[in-house]
Amino acid sequence: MADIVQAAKLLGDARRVVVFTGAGISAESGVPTFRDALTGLWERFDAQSLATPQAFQDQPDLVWGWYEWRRHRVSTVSPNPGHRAVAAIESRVPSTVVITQNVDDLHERAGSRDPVHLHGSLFAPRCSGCGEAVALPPATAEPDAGRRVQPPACVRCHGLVRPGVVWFGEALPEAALEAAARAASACDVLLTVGTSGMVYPAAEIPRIAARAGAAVIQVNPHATPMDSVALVNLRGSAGRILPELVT
Ligand code: BV8
Ligand code: ZN
Repeated sequence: MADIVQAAKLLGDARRVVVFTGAGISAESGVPTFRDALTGLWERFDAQSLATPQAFQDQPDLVWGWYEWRRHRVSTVSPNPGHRAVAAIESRVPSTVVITQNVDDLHERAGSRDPVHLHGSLFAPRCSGCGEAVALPPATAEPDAGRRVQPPACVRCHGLVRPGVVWFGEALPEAALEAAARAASACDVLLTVGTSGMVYPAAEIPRIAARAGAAVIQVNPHATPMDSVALVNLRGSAGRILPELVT
């Protein structure tokens, strides 16, 4: 119990806060994380092999079908108390910067003003040829697991439309990474929630904050490589712990 009191005090006293999130914060909304049901539902493939430019080049319909399934899933779920607690932190400390690795829109729907999406978004598809942003109709009814869906063609250059996410082997958006590193190096407290801390360079963000002297608080039901970086490790789910941090 002492840890949560210490974490709430650190957060309450902080003037400059960064919240860094991963798939775990959306788990209680029903969005599977990378390392469990998501691949379970697509047990034939692991996310890491599908989330690559090569996979899209080789099997655009399989990759596009996977992302349409995920876009549909996100559109059918709601933000959970964890997302809402993050928005409450922003209301209390308006300079708070929310940095997410997630490609869902649950932070925005919970009221977060302008989260930094390090790995893009399911809702920002673009042409793989000319880069043109593409407006999509709402995702089709949930395809059965593994249904192949042909990606649409760009009206301008007839290139294949691709998901607006950062795949493994692709560079992160420079502006997003710079904004995230700048915020992490200048904050008093960095709250890292629901990430296994295994994917780089995003996983550097909490380390940048710790090196700059910030207090890192981790919320995760399991141990992660961030344990050694965190000043306070709160073992538990985001939906239960975060609201306790902001009361
Ligand atoms: C790049 C979008 C170079 C797509 C994703 C060193 C330096 C730089 C790169 C590398 C490096 N070493 C290796 C690399 C390559 C690679 C990498 O990091 N590989 C890993 C596997 C070792 N990195 C890259 O390829 C990156 N690009 O470096 O480019 C470059 C430079 C210039 C020019 C060209 C190239 C790009 C990486 C981005 C990949 N895209 N997502 C999509 O979504 O489909 S990554 C994806 O997985 C997520 O976005 C996230 O970032 C990552 C990890 O997922 P998590 O969010 O942590 O989720 P996970 O399932 O792992 O864990 C969930 C956690 O939640 C668990 O800890 C669990 O305990 C917890 N949890 C569960 N329930 C709850 C909970 N917590 C709280 N409450 C709950 N209820
Ligand atoms: Zn195009």
